[in-house]
Amino acid sequence: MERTFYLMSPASVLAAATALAGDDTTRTSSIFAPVSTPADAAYTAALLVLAIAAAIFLVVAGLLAYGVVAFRQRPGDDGSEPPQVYGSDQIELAWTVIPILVVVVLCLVTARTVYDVQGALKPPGATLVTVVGHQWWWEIRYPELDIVTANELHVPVGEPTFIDLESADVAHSFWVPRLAGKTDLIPNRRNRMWIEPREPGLFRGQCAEYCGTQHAHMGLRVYVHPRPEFDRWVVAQREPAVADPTVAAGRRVFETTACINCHAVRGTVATGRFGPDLTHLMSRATLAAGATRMTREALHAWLADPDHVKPGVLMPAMKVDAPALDQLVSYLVTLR
Ligand code: HEC
Ligand SMILES: [Cu+2]
Repeated sequence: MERTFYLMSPASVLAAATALAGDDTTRTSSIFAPVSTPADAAYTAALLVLAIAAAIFLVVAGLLAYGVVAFRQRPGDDGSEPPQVYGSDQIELAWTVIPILVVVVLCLVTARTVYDVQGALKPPGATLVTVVGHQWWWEIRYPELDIVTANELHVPVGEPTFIDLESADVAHSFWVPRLAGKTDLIPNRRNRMWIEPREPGLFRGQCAEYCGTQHAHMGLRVYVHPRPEFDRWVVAQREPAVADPTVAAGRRVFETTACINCHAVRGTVATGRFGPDLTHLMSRATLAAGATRMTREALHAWLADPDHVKPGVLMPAMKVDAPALDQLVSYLVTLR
C-alpha cells in the first residue's frame, strides 16, 4: 500500500483497493440503500422521477415501435405520400398540456424534498459537528464536546447530527451516499446539512467535488454508534494525549521537528492546524483520508515519504534520520 497507485498494474490496484476496503465492503455506498432521513427523501423523489421518466419512455418508444412495424413499406405500396395531419387542435393541446403537467409535478416534488431536507430545524440535543475540507483530508470538530479529529466522523444512531461545512482552501463536497445528498464546502462560507442514521455501522463517503490531485484519496468514514458506545467514544476523545514515558525519545523528536507547526497533540507544544490533529491518531482505522490502513508500517512509510503514499500531498517529507524515525513512529503509535 505504500506505493503510488499509478505505478501499479490495474490488477494490483484492484487488489489493493479490495484489501483496503476489507470488512467495509459489506456495507456498500449505494444511493439506492438509504439509511438516514435526508437520504430517504432524496431516494423517494428519485424513484418517482425515474418512474415518470420510465412511463414516458415506454409510451414514446411503444408508439415509435408500433409506427415502424404497422406502417412499414410493403410489397405493392404505390409510393404515394400517406395522408398528412396539420393543425389538429386536440393533438397539439395534448402534447403541450401533458408535458406541462409532468414538469409541474416534478417541480412540486423536488421543491417539497428540498424544503423537507434544507428547512429542517435543529432540534435541541442534536449533535453538532463542524467539518472543514482541506486538500486532501477532512478536519472534524465537535464544538460542544471539545473534540477534534480527522477523516472519521462518529455519530449516534437514531438521532440527528447537524454538520456545518467549511473549507480551508478550495471547494470540496461532502458526500456519504447512504446518509444524505451532497453538500459543498466553500471557502468563506458556511453550509449546513444534517443526517439522522437509523442503523449503526460504518458508512463510507468521499469528496465529490474535484479539489486537486489527491481528490480521489479524500475519503470519509462515518461510524454510527448506539448511544452508549458513542458516549464512550466521546469520553476517550476528550482525554489528553497519552504520555507514555517509554517513548519520550520519540516525543522529543516530534516536538523538536516542524511537525508541531502543522499538527496538534493536546497537552503538548504541538498546536498546528494545517494538518490533522494527532491527539488520538491511532483511534482512526485509516491514514491520510483512507489512503492506507493505520498501521505501524504505514506510518513509517508515510513519515519517510508522504508523497510516495499520496503523491502531491501537502505534508513534506521531513527527512528524519532512520533511528529518529523509528522513535517517532513508536511515539505516534502510543497516541490512542
Ligand atoms: C507543512 C505542514 C506539515 C508538516 C511540517 C508535517 N505534516 Fe504531517 N500532515 C500534514 C498534512 C497536510 C497532512 C494531511 C495529508 C493528507 O491526508 O492529505 C498530514 C498528515 C499526517 C499524518 C496522518 C494523519 C491522519 O490522521 O491521517 C501523520 C501521522 C502526520 N502527518 C505526522 C507528521 C509528523 C510526525 C510530522 C513531523 C515529522 C509531520 N507530520 C509534519 C502537514 C504537515
Ligand atoms: Cu475533492
